Amino acid sequence: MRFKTLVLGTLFIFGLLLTSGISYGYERAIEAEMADMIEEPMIVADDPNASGGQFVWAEGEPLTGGGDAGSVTFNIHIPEPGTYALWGKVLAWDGNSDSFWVNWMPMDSDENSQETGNTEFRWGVAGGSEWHWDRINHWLDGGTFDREWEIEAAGDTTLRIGVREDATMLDVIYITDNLSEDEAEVSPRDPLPEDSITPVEPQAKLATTWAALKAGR
Ligand SMILES: [Ca+2]
Ligand SMILES: [Ca+2]
Repeated sequence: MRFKTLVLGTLFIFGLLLTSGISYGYERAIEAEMADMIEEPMIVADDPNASGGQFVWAEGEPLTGGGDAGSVTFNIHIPEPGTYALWGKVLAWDGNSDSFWVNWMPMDSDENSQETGNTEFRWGVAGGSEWHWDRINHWLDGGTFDREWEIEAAGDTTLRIGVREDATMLDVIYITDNLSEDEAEVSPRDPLPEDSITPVEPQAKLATTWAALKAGR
């Protein structure tokens, strides 16, 4: 009996480890309007249907074209090495408002894509007049392919999303190490409160706080 319990217990623990190994990947969502730097004519605008009630864009009317000025920049701490994909929650009215430039450093070159026009960093945004998710791709002259970034060491990264065509709208950026191209499988999502907590040794910090509380400080 004891042996059986031990075997079952061991199997159960292995099962837990397997399950957690599969379901724990790194993922994080960031409101576009919470960018660390917003360069005009990219601006924050209100929309009750957007996550957080706001989004960013270079303001414009449908079919007006224009662009290649302004950007949003995010400082993103990546806690573990891996291969990552990005999804954007976007809205794109028409063929003149459906692209951005995307450079994620240090993996990408820090060139000004608005000047170089390097198609490696050109994101052809999926059209649609309701907010929807689109995996960030590069729209090369020979075709459009989903992008992935290999991050070799944990640390700080810089994601810059530049205006290519006015009026392309960005609500949320979703970072994941799930490289599936299937939206249902990846389930990109809006930000949750825990997304804004910087993962810097939380246990050590909590221990310090509790010790201080105990000492009545
Ligand atoms: Ca276009
Ligand atoms: Ca938003």
